[in-house]
Amino acid sequence: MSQTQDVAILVPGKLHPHAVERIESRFRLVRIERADPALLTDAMKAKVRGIASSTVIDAGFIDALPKLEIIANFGVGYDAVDAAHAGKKDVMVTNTPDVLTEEVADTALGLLLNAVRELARAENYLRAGKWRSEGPYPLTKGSLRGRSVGIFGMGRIGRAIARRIEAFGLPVSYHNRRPVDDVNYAYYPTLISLAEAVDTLISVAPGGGATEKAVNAQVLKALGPNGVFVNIGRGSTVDEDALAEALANGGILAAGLDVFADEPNVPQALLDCENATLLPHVGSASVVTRQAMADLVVDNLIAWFEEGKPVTPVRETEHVQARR
Ligand code: 8YV
Repeated sequence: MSQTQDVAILVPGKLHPHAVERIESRFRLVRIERADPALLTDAMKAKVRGIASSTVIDAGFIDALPKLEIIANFGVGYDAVDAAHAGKKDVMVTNTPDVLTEEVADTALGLLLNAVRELARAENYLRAGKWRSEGPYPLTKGSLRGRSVGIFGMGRIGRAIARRIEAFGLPVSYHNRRPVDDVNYAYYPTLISLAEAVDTLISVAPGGGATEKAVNAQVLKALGPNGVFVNIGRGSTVDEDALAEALANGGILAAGLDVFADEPNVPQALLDCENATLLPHVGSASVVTRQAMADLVVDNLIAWFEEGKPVTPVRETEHVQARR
């Protein structure tokens, strides 16, 4: 029997089935419907040492589990987990970087191309029989040619997007909390200065207080009437009302959005915009990539309980030591 067989791992809400299967084979799996302290029995409170989740884990839930050592988050973005609080309580938090980088970057380019060249709308035109009845699809106002691309968030995914943009023959610049050493793209110390310098903005920024509604009316205005905005990061980073208004009134040309502030609810004002390409948060959603993310969630749990060191700890909890 493996040494982890007695360790209770709690899965609140839905989790990728491959992760659930692997947890069940290595640990004692405990499931509840959602991450609500009211659903925790005394036995769970006494036993649970790990959480695997893709849902909100707040400070109250962390505090309700006194034996908790690790929260393994499914996803590279971990804004749903109160990692700062976890760090204070000596609870490790892990995420799933790297394994989804190229997939998410591919999706970002798909969104950009679709927003600019109206591919989905052109396909709908064909399927509606209009090619035959009305002739060729109207020429698109937008083109990728001649664009200048700004990337908001130059982490792993930002770099993978930048490499692709370079291959498309377009100049890249970026805004990030601080300049990154190993890229040669022009750095702008503020988002507004980046938006003033480019006509195409791709946001890969993480969620959380520091980026809340960072893409606001002023930033969109700076992009200008030929502006294109793509968001593959988090919906919370955008003022969605301002974005819908800019799209409706010609403030910018088009947008491609994979993420929204209140998923799965998409504001009606955005649904009303024909110049917005809207996807249901599918950036990493291929079978192969989600399987790799599920594996990394469980590999983190195994590494923590067997070796006392997780594979991919998040910055806020890097200091946390195994309790033995
Ligand atoms: C997933 C994501 O859709 O990794 C992330 O941060 O947003 C996506 O890959 C999400 O984590 C699934 O819960």
